[in-house]
Amino acid sequence: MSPEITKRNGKVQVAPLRSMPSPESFTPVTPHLAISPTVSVVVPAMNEAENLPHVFATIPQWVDEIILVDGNSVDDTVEVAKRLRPNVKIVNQTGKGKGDALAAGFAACTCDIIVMIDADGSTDGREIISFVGALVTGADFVKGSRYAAGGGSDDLSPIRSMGNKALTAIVNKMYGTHYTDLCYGYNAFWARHLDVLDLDCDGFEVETLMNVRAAKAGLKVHEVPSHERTRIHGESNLHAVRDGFRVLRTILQEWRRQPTEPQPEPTAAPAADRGVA
Ligand SMILES: Nc1nc2c(ncn2[C@@H]2O[C@H](COP(=O)(O)OP(=O)(O)OP(=O)(O)O)[C@@H](O)[C@H]2O)c(=O)[nH]1
Ligand SMILES: [Mg+2]
Repeated sequence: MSPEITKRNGKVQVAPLRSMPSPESFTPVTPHLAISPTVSVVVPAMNEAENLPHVFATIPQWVDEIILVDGNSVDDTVEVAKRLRPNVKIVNQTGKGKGDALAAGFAACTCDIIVMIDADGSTDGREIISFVGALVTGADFVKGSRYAAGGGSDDLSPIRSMGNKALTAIVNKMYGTHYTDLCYGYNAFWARHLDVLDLDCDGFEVETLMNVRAAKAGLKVHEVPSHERTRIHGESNLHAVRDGFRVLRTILQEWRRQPTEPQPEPTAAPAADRGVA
């Protein structure tokens, strides 16, 4: 296979090409799409036994790995998860909060792509395909958005929606982003960008932290529309005012932090881009 030759500042640059994956290593995802990267799904769960059957039923069979991070549940969350998917990986959270749970779950992932969804039935696993589709077609980090055309929410109260919009506007102003939804728990990214995200927070500010760090590191961030449903059973763990202030503090603190350099993308170009028949 010939290397890719480009010119930068008048100098010829020769980038060695990785060989294309063999046809057998592609996973059929839809009748029109097969992908070679592997996909992990991370599900933070605290007392979600009643909701897991609904959530797991929506996770496509082509997903390679499901990681459930149990937040010391006092119900049958872990048993139900194992019954539904005997090969589910269980991570027992040692710290507290959703941010801590996601960090532990991401650290246990072994696949190329990581998708995070909630365990309360509000996020629909059938949308994973749009996140993966955006990643394999060029994005580094993909955010679900309830405000993008085609998205929506059955769950956002007027106060939460107002707070989210105000916080989104602050982030857009400070970090030059064009986000439409800041505080939403459905996101996906290439695992090689875990160092950029470098999660070090405990609570519901975790999505904001990820979105801000992705932007500061210059990652290509795409939004895909997502429809949020109401939690099926149980109580929300989020407190709008307390967690809103935690999000605001995170936005302000990140202003002073040096961004981490992202890992370069592997150098294989699709056959069509190289003019190969
Ligand atoms: N492992 C773990 N999971 C958590 C923790 N806190 C929340 N979660 C999970 O994170 C997901 C989102 O939490 P929710 O309580 O639904 O909060 P939310 O979705 O922001 O709020 P609602 O819109 O009211 O549902 C759910 O799957 C929870 O079970 C925690 O401390 N540990
Ligand atoms: Mg929820």
